[in-house]
Amino acid sequence: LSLQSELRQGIERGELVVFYQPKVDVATRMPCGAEALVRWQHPERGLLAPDVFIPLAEETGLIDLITAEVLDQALAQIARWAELHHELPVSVNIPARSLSDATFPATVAAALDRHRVRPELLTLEITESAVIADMMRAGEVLGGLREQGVNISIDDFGTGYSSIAHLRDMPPHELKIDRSFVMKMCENSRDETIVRAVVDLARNLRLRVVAEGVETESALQALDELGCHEAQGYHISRPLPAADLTAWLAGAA
Ligand code: G
Ligand code: G
Ligand code: NA
Ligand code: MN
Repeated sequence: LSLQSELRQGIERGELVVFYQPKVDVATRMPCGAEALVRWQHPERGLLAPDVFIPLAEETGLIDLITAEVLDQALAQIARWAELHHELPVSVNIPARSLSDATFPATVAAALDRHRVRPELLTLEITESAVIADMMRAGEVLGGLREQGVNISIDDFGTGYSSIAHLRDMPPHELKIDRSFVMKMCENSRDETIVRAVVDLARNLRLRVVAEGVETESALQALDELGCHEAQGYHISRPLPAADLTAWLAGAA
C-alpha cells in the first residue's frame, strides 16, 4: 500500500489526532489561545508528525480532507472548553490553496454552525507553500471569511511565499512571526532586528502579532520589550493532547 492510499484510509478510519499548543499574552503570561496541530496515529508506525504526511497530502489533494477533519475536531474542542468555562480561541492551519475554493467560506460557516461556536473563537492560519494563483479569487474567499467574523492570520510571516503585498491587498487580523527568526533572537542581533521590524509593522498596521518558537525566558522577555502581543513555543508548552491542555489551563488560571 502506498503512503498516499494508507493516508486516505487512515483519514477515513479516524486516525488523525489533533494536539493543541497554547499561546500566552506576552504582557500578562495568561493563556490566550491555542494552535491545533494534526498528528497521524498510525496503527503500526505510531504517532506521525505532520511533516511526514502534510507535504504528500498537499501534492495529492488529500489536504482538503485533512483541513475539514482538523477544523471539525478543533471546533468540537472549542465547544467542550467553553462548557468548562475556558473560552479559548483556537487557530487552525489552512493551506493557501483553500483560498482558491469558492465554497470554503460556506464550509467554515456550516462547521461553526454545527458546533455552535462563535466565529470570533476561530482563527485560520494561512500558510503559503506555493504562490497564490488567482489573487482575485483568494481576495473574495478571504472577504467571505472576514464577513463571518472569523480571524485571519498569516503564518510563517517573512518566509516562503508570504508577501508584504498581501498586507495591502488582503489584510489579515494577525501576523505570526516564523520561529526561524524567534528561536535565536537573543543570540543573533539580525534575528532580533527582523523580529522587531515585524512587530513594528504589525502594530503600525493595527494587527495582532504572535511569535512562535519561543524556547527561553529571555526570548519571552525580549518579546515583551518589543511589544509583541502573543507567544507560543516550548518555553510555554509543547503541543499537548486536548485533555492535557485542559489540565494545563486549570493550572495556569
Ligand atoms: O506540530 P509540528 O510542529 O510538527 O507541525 C509541523 C508543521 O505541520 C507546521 O508547520 C504546521 O503548520 C503543519 N501542520 C500542523 N498541523 C496542520 C494542519 O492541521 N494542517 C496543515 N495544513 N498543516 C499543519
Ligand atoms: O509553523 P507551524 O504551524 O509549523 O508551527 C508549529 C510547529 O512548530 C509544531 O509542529 C510545533 O511542534 C513546532 N514548535 C512549536 N513550538 C516550538 C518551539 O518552541 N521550538 C521549535 N523548534 N519548534 C516548535
Ligand atoms: Na501554524
Ligand atoms: Mn509557523
